[in-house]
Amino acid sequence: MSTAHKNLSVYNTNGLADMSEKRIAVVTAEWNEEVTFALRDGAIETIIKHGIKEENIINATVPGSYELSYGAQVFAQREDVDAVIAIGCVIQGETKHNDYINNAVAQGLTDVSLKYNKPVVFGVLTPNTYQQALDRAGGKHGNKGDEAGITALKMLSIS
Ligand code: DLZ
Repeated sequence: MSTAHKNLSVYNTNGLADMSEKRIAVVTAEWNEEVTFALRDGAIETIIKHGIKEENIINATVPGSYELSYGAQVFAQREDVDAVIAIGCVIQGETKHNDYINNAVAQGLTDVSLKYNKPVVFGVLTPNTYQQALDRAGGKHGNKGDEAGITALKMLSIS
């Protein structure tokens, strides 16, 4: 199902474990910050709503989505971090730059997750237009940050 047919802020909470002792790092790209900061805020609100303590959230930024893999690795390698949420927004441009960034960050985040055996969530929007990004950052299709937040908690619940 495409996100045009799904509200990203509607989710179920089946099987969520106790989150009171879990620590999550949220790493956010500054490119397209109107979008990414809205995604980050959604992710943080969602994880707090479902049991993560505010003091157990680490908030960090990186310049662009390409840097998310390294940013995620910095936190995934820490013993006191249980999961990482990576937040970004790569908008299609006139060149293939977006393809290179998207492929690199998708592979990079997967590699970090498997290397450190911890959930690393792909909270990266990859829209064709800025309006499509806004629609998924608290607009008519909900907030992908909410989806990223609940995904982290679900992955922690099976770990
Ligand atoms: C260079 C670039 C471009 C063109 N577009 C985006 C984008 O849409 N979203 C994003 O998060 N970052 C973009 N960047 C920046 C790269 O991710 C990276 O920060 C720079 O290439 C420096 O490594």
